[in-house]
Amino acid sequence: MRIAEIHLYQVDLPSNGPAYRMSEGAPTALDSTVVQVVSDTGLSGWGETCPIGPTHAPAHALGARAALTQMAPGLIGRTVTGPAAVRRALHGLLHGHDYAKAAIDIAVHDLLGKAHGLRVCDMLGGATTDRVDSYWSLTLDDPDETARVAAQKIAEGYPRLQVKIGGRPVEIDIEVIRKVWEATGCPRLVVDANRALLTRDVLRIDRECADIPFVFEQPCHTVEEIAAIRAQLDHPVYLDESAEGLGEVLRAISLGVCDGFGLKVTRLGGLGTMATVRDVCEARSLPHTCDDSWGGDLIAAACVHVAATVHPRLLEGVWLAEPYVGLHYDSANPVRVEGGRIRVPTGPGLGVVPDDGAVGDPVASF
Ligand code: 0XW
Ligand code: MG
Repeated sequence: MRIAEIHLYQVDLPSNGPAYRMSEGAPTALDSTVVQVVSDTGLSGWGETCPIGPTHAPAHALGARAALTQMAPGLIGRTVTGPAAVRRALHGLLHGHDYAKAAIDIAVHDLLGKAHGLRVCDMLGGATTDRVDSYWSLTLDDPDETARVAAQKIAEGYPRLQVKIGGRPVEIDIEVIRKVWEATGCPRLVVDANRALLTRDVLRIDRECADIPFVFEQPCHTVEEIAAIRAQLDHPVYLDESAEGLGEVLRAISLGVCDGFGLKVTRLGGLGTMATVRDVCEARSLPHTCDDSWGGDLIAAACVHVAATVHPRLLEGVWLAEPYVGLHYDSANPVRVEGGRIRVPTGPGLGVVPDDGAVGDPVASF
């Protein structure tokens, strides 16, 4: 099977309802890039990458399309033997830009799954479940409103809560954490600063919330800052933004700087690397999520498929933008959070095929 055509699509994904506010700002509309890889057999594989604005990570929507435009011509005519071979070919066409390569990697997994009649989760090693946990991310808000939403989400069935903090006086962050804990007693509570805190403030939150069992997620900007205070913390620490690729994950583990990860499929370069990191985490008994920063049904399906293959005791859940986006590419097989859990699409491939016209016309074709 050879790659015959590649088409790029640009999709505006809304952020409906209350703003999704993090320490570094609140995006109101997201710019997603969808990739269609068409084979000479007529089958198509679909992928997607959708950075959450241009400042969250060294990834942005225009960069994704520029990188894909750079690489796509070099893929036309190539035989698709397996995802690892395609990944190496991509590295030979462009250095870095793994978040853009991820869209091709996801599309190739989808294509191969369809060609072999397998779900992506089966290609990644086999699913352990047909439903995975999600978690609700409580965006920056005042303490009472955050606690109200937290209680509502627990009542809806979410088994895990992530509380956003940072970018405001630390006293408010402490009050929010305490009020969410008092309102829910949620046993799976995560406190995510998205890199925003000074080490001084992390130490203060750790001390003043000593009675509340939660995990710090990416409290500081760098691994070095976290390493500097790690021994003084009573709460566990997960890395998110710092887990920029397999190399950084290995570095963090060897430094002993974290107890788990918030993982993003596109940041790691796609499903292949995600599965490698899954196995590294299993070897070291490190829990992790399988998320992405934003995106539609295609990204959602990719996250859920890989999550279904994670050892159940290590899966921290899958966050989807779906409750904010409110639109689906595939009206027959939408990927949805229902009662705090997500059904694994039945495939083949991702099990999601955009409806005609759902992603518009191609903005570039090769
Ligand atoms: C909750 N998320 C997975 C979605 C947003 O992109 C932020 C992210 C996080 O954990 O930082
Ligand atoms: Mg995070």
